[in-house]
Amino acid sequence: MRTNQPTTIRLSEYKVPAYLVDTVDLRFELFESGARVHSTLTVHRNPESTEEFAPLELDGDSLKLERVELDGQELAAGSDYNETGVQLVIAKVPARFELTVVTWIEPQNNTRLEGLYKSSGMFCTQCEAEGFRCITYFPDRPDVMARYRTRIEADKASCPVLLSNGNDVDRGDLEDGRHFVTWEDPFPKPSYLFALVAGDLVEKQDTFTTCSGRDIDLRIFVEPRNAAKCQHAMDSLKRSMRWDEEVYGREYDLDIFMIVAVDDFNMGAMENKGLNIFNSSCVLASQETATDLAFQRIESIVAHEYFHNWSGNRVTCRDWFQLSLKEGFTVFRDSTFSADMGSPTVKRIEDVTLLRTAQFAEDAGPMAHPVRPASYMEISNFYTLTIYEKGAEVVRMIHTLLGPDLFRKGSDLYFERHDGEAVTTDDFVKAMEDASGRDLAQFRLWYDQAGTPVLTVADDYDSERGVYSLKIQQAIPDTSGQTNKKPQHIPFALGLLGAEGEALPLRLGSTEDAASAPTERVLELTDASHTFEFHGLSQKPVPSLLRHFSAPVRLVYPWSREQLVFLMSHDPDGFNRWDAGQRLAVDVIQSLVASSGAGDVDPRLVDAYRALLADRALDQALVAKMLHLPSEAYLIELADSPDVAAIHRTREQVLSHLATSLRDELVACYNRNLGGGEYEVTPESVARRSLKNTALAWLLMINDDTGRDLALQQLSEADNMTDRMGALRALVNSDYAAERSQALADFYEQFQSDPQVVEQWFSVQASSDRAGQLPQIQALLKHPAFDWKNPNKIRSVIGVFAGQNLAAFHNPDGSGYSFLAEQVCRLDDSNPQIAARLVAPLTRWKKFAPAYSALMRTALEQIRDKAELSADLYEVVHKSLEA
Ligand code: 0A1
Ligand code: ZN
Repeated sequence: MRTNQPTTIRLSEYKVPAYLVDTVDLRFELFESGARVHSTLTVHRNPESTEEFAPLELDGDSLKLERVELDGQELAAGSDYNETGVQLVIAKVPARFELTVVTWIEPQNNTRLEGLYKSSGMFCTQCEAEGFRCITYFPDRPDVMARYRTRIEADKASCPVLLSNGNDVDRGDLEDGRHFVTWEDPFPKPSYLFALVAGDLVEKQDTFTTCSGRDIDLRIFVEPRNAAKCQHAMDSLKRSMRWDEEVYGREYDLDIFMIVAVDDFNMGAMENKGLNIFNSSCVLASQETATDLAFQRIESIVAHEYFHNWSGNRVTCRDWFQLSLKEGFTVFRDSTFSADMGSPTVKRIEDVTLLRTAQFAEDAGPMAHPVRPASYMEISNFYTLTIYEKGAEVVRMIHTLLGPDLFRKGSDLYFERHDGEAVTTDDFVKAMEDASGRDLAQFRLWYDQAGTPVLTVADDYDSERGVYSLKIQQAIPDTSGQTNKKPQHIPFALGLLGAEGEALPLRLGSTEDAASAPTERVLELTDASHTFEFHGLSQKPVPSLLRHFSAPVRLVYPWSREQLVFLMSHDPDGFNRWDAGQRLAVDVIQSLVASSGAGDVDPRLVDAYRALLADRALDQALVAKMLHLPSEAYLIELADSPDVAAIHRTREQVLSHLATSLRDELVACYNRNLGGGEYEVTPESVARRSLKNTALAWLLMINDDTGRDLALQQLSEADNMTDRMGALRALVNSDYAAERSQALADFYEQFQSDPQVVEQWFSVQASSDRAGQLPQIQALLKHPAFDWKNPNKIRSVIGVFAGQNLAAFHNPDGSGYSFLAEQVCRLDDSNPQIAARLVAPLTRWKKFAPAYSALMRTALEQIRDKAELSADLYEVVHKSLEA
């Protein structure tokens, strides 16, 4: 860890590697006291490098170097090589050579969870982005791709299972109760995809027959107590494999595909070649212990990691500025997959909710960066919503502009052209251009310009000419280091509705035929301002704009509340129906906030929700989504100088008003959605449980005794975690204090042995303004189940408190802020990646009113002044203070 300023790495300074590695031969000797790593590399000078006499520079971090040999000759420290603390430098090397490096590392003391570490007694690795350098000295950059052979030696009793990438080619017993297994990966890969696992695991086994008829061995490895929780992940994996063949023509390449679940993991999961490593919470599920949300999340993460085998592994990133090349594309792929497996409209609503709430906030904050950043200090800080979610939106827009067939032609060309290579986002766009014949030069600005474009739409109707015109202007706000941005190429999907809700033909010229004109069009915006005229309209239509959220932009159009109510019940685009409902609710809440709660809740909102509760014809999955009021986080994101307490109060006031007015409808909705037979995770049954649990939550908002009784009954009788959690959450957020404590205690008693359920139990309290005030949060940190070394526990208490319990976190006395600063400082010493992620809520300090922002700033300064700040935290804290 450093106290001085970390260096800034710039895309403009990219240089090809001076040396390339052909093969990597690794031998791991694993012991309780540490691990010895023998690494033999065959290296040659890169003919494309202009630096003919460049020294060999290998990256290393926290390594104890034991021996260096070049072509069989031991080298001497000081004269032959130097260790700088972050590199091993050998000044003179031949054009081709073999290098052996022996290092000693201590996985059992590795709390950063980067490189080789231990989780519940099992050895495991995390090498993306720069973890391989914590294992051995190596040119740890993704454009150095090599073939790996890995021999693992360990105690046979404590580590019966020894895994690495590729195929298992040799195994045997050694002296002293030890054994070994050797793995060989035939595909060249960057070091970040290396993986190793050693432990006492059981496996669930299955097979998949590929489109060309090859049988692939599928295995999920877990700790013995989790053996019964792998079926859903296995089914998800098989569906993903089939989908990638059918939709992208991508077949799996190795003979075996493995997944391992580990409890201590910084992120969700990792796509290591042939050996994906997962956070337990993203792979283990049973009806008894996982919610519907968890089931859906597992399916999409299993798919995501599997899809990386092509978008990320076979074709990888040239450098870390290109991270979105693999992440944006792969998120786009997994989200299309989830849409195909369930309800496309609901999936789109979920993705857009995340984007508008969290990515837009990131894009408006001090850490805003383009999808392809120009510089970074610590790459771990760039695994962001912008790289992942906005990156996926950028790929989605290419899909919209090209259409599905040309997009597929483009992806085929991309995979064929670049298989086995490390490439750039430009190479991706070029393949799309070459396959489609479309010019995407201006579109490329999406990769380079940060900030969320704002589209302002004004309309006019000329009754004499029968022409409706739309003027669309775009502007992109300044972000740190970027001003005066150029207009971007934006696909803008829309429709127009007549008075009865009929979809009107969109005739862009007076000569266009009404019969053949489409009722939905994708307009292409390229200039700062465009005006489009729609002909042949006998009345002023209601516009349905930015359908399916065709671009990641903020849309400003002055819809009246009547128009929004109309769109909520008539728009043929399900996404825009939902969006109209959100806009109506936002408008109602915002005006109540502005009047300090004085005035009534607009009866049109109540009527609209009443109609929704009664609508049995509409897809119930969509109804379930439409009944969710915009979140506090979204309302805060939309506001300038948000008054968090007022937003929280007003939102609760609106919820209570809705619940009081619709009480009987809610009870009826609850009863109608009871039962439903065997538990299954289909869009219909998920919607049924969601409707039921929303009704329950609303009833408990108004301290309805019937609601309370239903919740208690549901809690004791439920046969699945979704219903149990729904009831528990409703009780926890109610004023029934005695029932709340009892329910929480009983729940813990019942599920304390299951870490994933205990995480949910922590979250439900940490997110609640009733159960998650600061003293209660402090108590949770002292709870025996809390573990400072486990990222999931940290996230489920501290992360959820600061990110979801917003009124408590933004307590006007600043206690929430200084609490977070204190925990972040504490965590920085053990796990800098987690510390730097947790600090995010404080970085938005400039958005808030002066009294709040001053206190937030003070908390950030408190972190800045900590001795021995990690590079991770340094970058986030300094950038947000200096912005
Ligand atoms: N590539 C993984 C995410 C991941 C990134 C970094 C990690 O450690 C710092 C771990 C996982 C994915 O996209 O799923
Ligand atoms: Zn990914």
